[in-house]
Amino acid sequence: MSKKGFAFCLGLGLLLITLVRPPAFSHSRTHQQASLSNPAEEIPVVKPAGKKNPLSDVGYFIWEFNQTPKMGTVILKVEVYNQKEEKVSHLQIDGRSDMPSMRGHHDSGEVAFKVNNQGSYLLPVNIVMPGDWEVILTFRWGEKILYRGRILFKV
Ligand SMILES: [Cu+2]
Repeated sequence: MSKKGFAFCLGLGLLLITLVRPPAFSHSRTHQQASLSNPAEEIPVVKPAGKKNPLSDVGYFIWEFNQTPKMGTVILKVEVYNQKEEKVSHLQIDGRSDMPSMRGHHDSGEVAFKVNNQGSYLLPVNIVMPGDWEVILTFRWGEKILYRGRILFKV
């Protein structure tokens, strides 16, 4: 075989290897992501249930579950108050639940809280496995993100 022919075959071979290499399983990919530094880990952890969390330009918020979190669906409630201690519901709040130890496996994606007739924000959270869980809260006013925080809890 000529030098040129050999180089061509080598090139073709490399191309084929690249093309037919099977894609990594999404399972192993999520584990890889979990082991790398994850941006979610940099989101500050909120204060415990029932405590006031300052919310810039608004006032503060308080969160709690409707029951001790356990397997099944629990309801996360968030109440937002302004500086005059009035309950307000003009913000949009999204919650994203997952297990930090296996990030991506139980990711709910961003789900909007719904405001009930008391002006409280409610979000169902599905607990499908015992272990450590988180809900990432994002508070928006229009397009502007006012606050992001993580609720951590164990089931
Ligand atoms: Cu899990």
